[in-house]
Amino acid sequence: MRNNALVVVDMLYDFIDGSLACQNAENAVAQTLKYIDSQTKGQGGEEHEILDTFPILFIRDHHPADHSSFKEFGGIWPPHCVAGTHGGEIHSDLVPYVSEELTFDKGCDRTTEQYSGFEGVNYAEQSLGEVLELLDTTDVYVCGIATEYCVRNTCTDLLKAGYKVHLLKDCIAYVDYEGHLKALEEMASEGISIE
Ligand code: VGL
Ligand code: ZN
Repeated sequence: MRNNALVVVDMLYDFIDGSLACQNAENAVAQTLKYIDSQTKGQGGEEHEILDTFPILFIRDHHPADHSSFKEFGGIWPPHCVAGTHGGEIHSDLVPYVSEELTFDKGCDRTTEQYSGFEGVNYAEQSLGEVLELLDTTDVYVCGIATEYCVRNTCTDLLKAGYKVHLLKDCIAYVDYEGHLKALEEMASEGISIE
């Protein structure tokens, strides 16, 4: 049997309109909402019932204020997604679909970059990989930010773990357009389905 889940990667304010604002981010959020709507319509019921049939898992880049990926601490990025700040919050339009058990934080340790959401952990220290397994997931749909970094690394790790990976190409945002196209090409050649 096929069991679908949606993984929403880093749809956080710093990547949408903040310090690391990415191209197509606002549109990607709108398209993601449309997609969620299309998958959950007709099921009726409350949002928590929807989660039983179509789990939506959220990844959050979640850094300490002195994270080593920030320029002033030797990294390449402006400060972003600092835990506890507005820039690190999930876009408010998506919040109705967010639950604590299905929210996974990464990059929490100041010394590690962690672009992949696969190793992210929820409040109970369960990883995304563990929870997908508990949900009997076969097919993972992925959207989010940024194509070349977190989306890319998350998709590759999901594929390695044996999932069928579907990348929703209208629901992603990127740092650089050429980099985005190149990452899409590479992911397609790895066996990720671009939809
Ligand atoms: C990301 C840059 C810095 C990402 C995270 O999630 O794509 N990009 N930190
Ligand atoms: Zn980061």
